[in-house]
Amino acid sequence: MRCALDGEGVFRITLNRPERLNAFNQAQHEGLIAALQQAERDPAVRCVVITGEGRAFCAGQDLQSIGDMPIGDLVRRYYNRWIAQIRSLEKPVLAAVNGVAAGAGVSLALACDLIVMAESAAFIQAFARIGLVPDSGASYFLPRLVGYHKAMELALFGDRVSAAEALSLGLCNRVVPDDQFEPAVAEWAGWLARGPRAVGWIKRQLNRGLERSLDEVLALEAYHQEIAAATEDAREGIRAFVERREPRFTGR
Ligand code: LHQ
Repeated sequence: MRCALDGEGVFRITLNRPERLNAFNQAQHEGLIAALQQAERDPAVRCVVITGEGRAFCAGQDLQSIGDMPIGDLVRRYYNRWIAQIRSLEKPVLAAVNGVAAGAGVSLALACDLIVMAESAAFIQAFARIGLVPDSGASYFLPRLVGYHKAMELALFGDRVSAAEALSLGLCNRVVPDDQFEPAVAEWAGWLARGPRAVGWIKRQLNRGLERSLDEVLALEAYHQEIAAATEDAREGIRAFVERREPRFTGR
């Protein structure tokens, strides 16, 4: 796991086991959990990018070294933990899917708030192919994104979904030619890092919107609007609109 924070507030987490297509072993789980904790605690972090070293994004569980831990414990202790961390982190998390993602590697991307795929990347719901079931939130994210029947097709057949198909299914936000992938990721990440204080509340609202009733979401929106309106960034945003210039947000 490699982590780097740039001057704009973009915190880049790189899964770094390219010889195993960045498949998860215990050390990589612990590295990801620690990196996400750091991103949460450090006020200088304004946006997180998760990507993979080498030709793959992430091949899911390392099937060559599952270790001694019972599988249920492995899922509960590690996979479920970082999926929940990504969704509850009040900062935008961008999946930069540089290459193939399989199994829990797809779930890692789908848990992120925005997904940019390189043209040559692909998603594979590999679980059923090895006799397992979708995990790491795949059963939550997939049917919400593509509808029940398509989700069943992807989960049961485990076929390779190209980046272009992923885009047309709503499984990613953007597909970028491979040679323009890094600049495109940097552009979105920089834009997110320069965003207003309200970004974290927007993320929380949309997440609640997936699960809660309209009444609960309306109440949450009203509360967030109250506190957002009191931020320096909202004052700056309105002032910039009146002065016909771009706002300069500071995250306060
Ligand atoms: C790998 C892996 C890998 C180890 C490539 N492990 N070495 C949760 C909890 C507990 C248990 C189980 O699962 C889970 C959740 C899950 O994530 S289940 C799903 C696990 N993942 C998979 O089933 C995907 C397995 N990988 C593949 O199907 C292919 O490697 C893909 C389609 C990702 C890429 O295919 P290729 O581009 O043809 O590459 P390759 O297969 O030749 O892989 C390159 C190397 O990486 C190779 O090693 P080698 O020493 O021969 O070069 C693979 O053995 C290794 N590798 N995935 N998951």
